[in-house]
Order: sequence, then structure tokens, then C-alpha cells
Amino acid sequence: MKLYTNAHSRGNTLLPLLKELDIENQVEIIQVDYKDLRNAEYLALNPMGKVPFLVDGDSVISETPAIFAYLADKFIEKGFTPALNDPKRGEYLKWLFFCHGPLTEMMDFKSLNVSPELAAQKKGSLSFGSEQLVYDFIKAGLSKANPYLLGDKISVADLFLAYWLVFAISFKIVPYLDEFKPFLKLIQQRDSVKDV
Ligand SMILES: N[C@@H](CCC(=O)N[C@@H](CS)C(=O)NCC(=O)O)C(=O)O
Repeated sequence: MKLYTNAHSRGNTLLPLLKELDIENQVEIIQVDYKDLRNAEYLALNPMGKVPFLVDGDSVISETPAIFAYLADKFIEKGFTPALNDPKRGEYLKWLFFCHGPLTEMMDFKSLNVSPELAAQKKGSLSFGSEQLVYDFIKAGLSKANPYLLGDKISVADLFLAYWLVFAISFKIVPYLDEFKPFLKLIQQRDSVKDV
């Protein structure tokens, strides 16, 4: 497999995942300059002109949490995804899609510095509703985490939520709320993130 990424991109969230799955030696990392992303060679692989994306044989998988889910499924024996018939599967998917949908859309929206009045006016048509609703959703999920989102078994939904929040907090897009701390510390203590 080949992972196309950039050292300053969200592709960095995939590096600890490779360690968690113990597949670093199965994935060649290809660093791509942002200025080259619109070259025909890369556009043929990912017409979005963005990184990260993973190439596995004839398949090209873009969209960061899709790569998390794909690798967790491909290496299901590593135990980072609930099986298809596991009743936790629905909540697992909910968290991955929440991260890629409302949470990421809220982050993008915030970086545009839209006025709070306009944001409030458009709340009903924004998929994330409001910044507060996104935080309330995360806080409610984390208040039930035991210690992971799905209970006592970790999944890539925990990893992606934690890595993505840390990424957003480091760029001051999301505040480091007290309610996030125990969960983020739990994930940050893992060996996979210590030297990334
Ligand atoms: N929806 C994509 C977004 C990917 C994305 O925005 N990548 C940025 C880096 S974090 C990028 O490639 N930027 C370079 C550019 O657009 O020129 C995902 O979740 O993976």
C-alpha cells in the first residue's frame, strides 16, 4: 500500500493509526508537496487534488476517516473495529461520520470567521447546527465513554475523534474543554502517539 500525504496535513492522523495496527512496514509513505497536488499524476489518483489518500492495489481511498475505517476492516484481527454483526457497529459508524461531517464542517466554518449573527440565522440549514451543539454532542458521548466511546473496547472511532480534536485544539479552532481532557489524555498516553 502507498499513503500519499504531506507532513503539515491531516494525513498526520494516520501515522499513529499505522502503528496501532502494526502495519508500518506494509505502507510506503509518499510525501507530496501541496503545489504538486494538481499535477495530472496526482489528479488521476485523487481528483479532489488533496491529501491524504491511500492506494491499495487498484483502489484509491481518500477522505481521512474512510482510510481509518478501511484499514481497521482490512486488518480486522487487530481489533480496532466492531464486526459487521456487532450491535456497537452503528454507534461506531455514527462517530466516524460525525467527525467527518458536523465536526469537520464546524471547524471549516469557524476558520472562515463568519459573523455569529449570520451563523445563528443559518443554524437550521447548517449540518452541524452550531458550534455549541457540536461540543454538546461530543460531551454527551464522552460522558458515557467507559473508557472508550463503545465501552471497554477501543476502535478507530476513538482514535480518529481524539486525533482530530487534538489537531483542532492545536490550531486553536476548538477549545480544550475540561470534558474532553480525560478521553484525550487516555488516547495520548498510547505508545502509538508518543513519538509522532
Ligand atoms: N476531506 C478530506 C480533506 C483533505 C484536505 O483538506 N487536505 C488538505 C490538507 S489537511 C490538502 O490536501 N490541502 C492542499 C490543497 O488543497 O492544496 C479529508 O478528510 O481527508
